[in-house]
This record gives sequence, C-alpha cells and structure tokens, in this order.
Amino acid sequence: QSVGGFTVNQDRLMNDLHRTCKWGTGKRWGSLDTETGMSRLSLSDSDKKARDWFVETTMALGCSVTIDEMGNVFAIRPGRNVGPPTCVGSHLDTQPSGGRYDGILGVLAGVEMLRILNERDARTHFPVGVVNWTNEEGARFPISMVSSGVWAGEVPVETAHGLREVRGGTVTMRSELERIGYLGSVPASHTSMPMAAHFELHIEQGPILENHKQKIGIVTGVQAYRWYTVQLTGRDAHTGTTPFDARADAMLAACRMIACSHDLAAKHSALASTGILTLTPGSVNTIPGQVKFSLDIRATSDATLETLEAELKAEFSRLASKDVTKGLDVSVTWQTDTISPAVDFHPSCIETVRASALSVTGDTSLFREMVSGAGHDSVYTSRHCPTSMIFVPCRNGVSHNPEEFAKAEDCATGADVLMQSVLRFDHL
Ligand code: HGY
Ligand code: MN
Ligand code: MN
Ligand code: MN
Repeated sequence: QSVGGFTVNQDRLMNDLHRTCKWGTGKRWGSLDTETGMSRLSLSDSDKKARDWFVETTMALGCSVTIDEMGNVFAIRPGRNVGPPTCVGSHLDTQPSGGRYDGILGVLAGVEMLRILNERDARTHFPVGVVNWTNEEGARFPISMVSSGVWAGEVPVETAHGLREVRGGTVTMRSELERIGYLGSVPASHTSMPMAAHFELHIEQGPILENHKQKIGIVTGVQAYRWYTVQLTGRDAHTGTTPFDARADAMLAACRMIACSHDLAAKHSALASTGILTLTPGSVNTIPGQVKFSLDIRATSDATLETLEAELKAEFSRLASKDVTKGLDVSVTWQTDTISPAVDFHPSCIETVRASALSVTGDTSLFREMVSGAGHDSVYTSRHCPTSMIFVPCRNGVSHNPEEFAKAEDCATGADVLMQSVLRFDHL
C-alpha cells in the first residue's frame, strides 16, 4: 500500500508544465501535440524566469532555498528532525530545440510533492528537498551535468565557471550566473549541501517502456559516455584550380571520419553521433581548410569506450593522411569535453523505487528494471548518496525534439512513484 495514501494532483502538475514551458517556447503551449519545442538554454533569460518561478513557488510552500556557486537551487522542506534531506532533482534547462518534459517533469513533480505534503499537513522524519541542477544538457556550455559534477567533486568549479558557450562567444558560465543573479555564495559541494538520497523522475527518452506497454522504468544504472571536439586542419584552396592530389581537404576527411565512427561503434555495440559541425571559410568555391565536429560515444561499459576511443584516434589519423586522401596530409586534434562513467545505482534505492512502483500501480507487469541510455544528474549524485531514477514512457521514444510527448496520466503515475520513493526512504 502507498505511504499515507498520497497521490499527486495530475491537472495541477500538468498546469505547472504548461506554465513553466511558456518560458522558452516561441508561443504559449497549445495542444500537447502541435506546440513548438522548448529552447530554454541554461542561464538564459528564459531559464532565469523558470528559476525565479521555482524559487518563489517553493519558498511559498515553506521551503528554505539555497543557491550554490553553480546556480544549483536546493529547495528544502523541514522535517521533524534535522539532517540531510532526501531530495528529488532534475533540470530546467533544455536542448536548443528540445522537448517539454526532459528534466522539467522531474523538477515539477518535486514541486507537486511539496504541495501534497503541505495539503496533507504531513511532516516527514527528515527534511525533503527539490533540486534544479544547472546546465544538465551541456547544450549551451560543453560539459553536460556539469553542476552536479561540481557538487560531486568531479569537476573543478574553476573549470565549470570558465566554460564558454559551445557556439563561441565571450560569455562564461560564471558571467551568466552573475548576470541572471544565480551565482550563489554557498560552495557547490556535497559537503556543504549533503543529501540523504536523490531520486530523479525522467521520461525514458527511448522506446522500451512504450514498446512493452509499461508505465514505470526502475532505473538501475546509466551507460557511459564521452564527448569530444575533433579539429581538422587542411588548407583553404580554390575548388576550380586545385587538383585532388594537391588538396588538404578537411571536409572530405571529416566525412570519412564521421562515417567510420558509426561503423567502429556498431562493431562494439556502442553508439557514435556527431551533432555539431562547423567549417571555415564556408564559401562554395573554397575547399575548407578548417573543420570542427563533435563526437558523442556511448556504451554500457567504460572499457568499451576506452577501446573505441583508441580505435577512433588511430583510424582518424589514418583517414587524414595522404595515403587515404591521395592529396596532402590533414592534421587532427582531439579535445575531450565530457567523460561520464557508467554507474550502477544503489540497491536500497532501486528496492525503494520497486516497492513504490508496486504500491502505485499494483501490477508488477507494468514496470521493469532498465539502464538509462542518457546521462542524468543522478550519475553524479550517486557518487555521494543513495540514488535511483524513475522513468515514464514517452511517445515513439522521441526526445531532444519538439515532438517529445508524455501522457498526463503517465506523468502523474511517475510523480506518484517519485513521491512514494521519497516517503519510503524517509521512513527507512
Ligand atoms: O547527453 C545526455 O545524455 C544528457 O542529456 N546530458
Ligand atoms: Mn534530462
Ligand atoms: Mn536531455
Ligand atoms: Mn540527461
């Protein structure tokens, strides 16, 4: 049976999604199926509006709000006893053309949990909290989950503060935190903001739950991933006068490398993707001398990524050499932007989520254990406190796309399992 018989208010939860999603969409959210996607990049003006709403709303619900030096926002509701809070967390920042559930649902489900606890005048043993982690997506600033990474002691705060935008430019994370008023004075650290546990509700962002007609994913861990920026330097030259054997064509080399990365990854049952590609000078009749592209590789184990990385580096050098280009050498340099190791979540939290899923759905066929294909802030919280995640299905498994959609009743079921997990953990 569910702890306290508490269930979330589905309409209110979805209204919060409507309301907060107007910050970052071109127009007010109409029907769920047709609205434009979200573009609420971290520390942007629209992110500030969503953050301000989160701070005001949780303070009005009786929480103390702490903002740390990475702009992570901790809204803590007191319990009967003093101690580290059992937290739910996720992120309000989105992809440049993303969906309206990724991250957002997890934070708003936390707000709804606070509302229910207040309405039922329930006082938990220990404090409970809701956390908004800064720049989870890594879309604006190039290290994803960077702020939970600082909190976990895995990313130096100076490195995070110094990050410049993926798109180039002079602003840094620090200058943007300052500009929007979220450069907190509290160190971003698990020692200054300890947590008893961290649960994260998130859409699955893949097709497994929907394909199996299931409602809840009990997330047992997260696969490993690494992000690189690969820079190729050839030589600008005239497209009409330069024979193939006199070219150092960085673009041709890049095409071969990107195709090769998919083949090598597939050989290791891994994934490889290029989402950003820039070149100069960008003229029809000039062979590009400079190309920069992103490389995102994913696999269930770190060892596989180690092997794949070494093979990719060797192959890219070969593909850039004149033996293959039949022209002049192209130089290759690698920059590692993100290393997110594979993690296994804590058995105690996995058990708690499973018991909660049963108490909410009453039917073991409606949920399954699974590993997350996407990275989440829970990767880093699991370094310092018991952590697990709850997935809900999303239509066609599509995410990082304006078509991202999750049914209201599935969001509510996930929010109930999240709330139950917190209450169960608090009672442990
Ligand atoms: O890339 C990821 O998996 C995460 O959304 N940062
Ligand atoms: Mn996310
Ligand atoms: Mn995402
Ligand atoms: Mn993520």
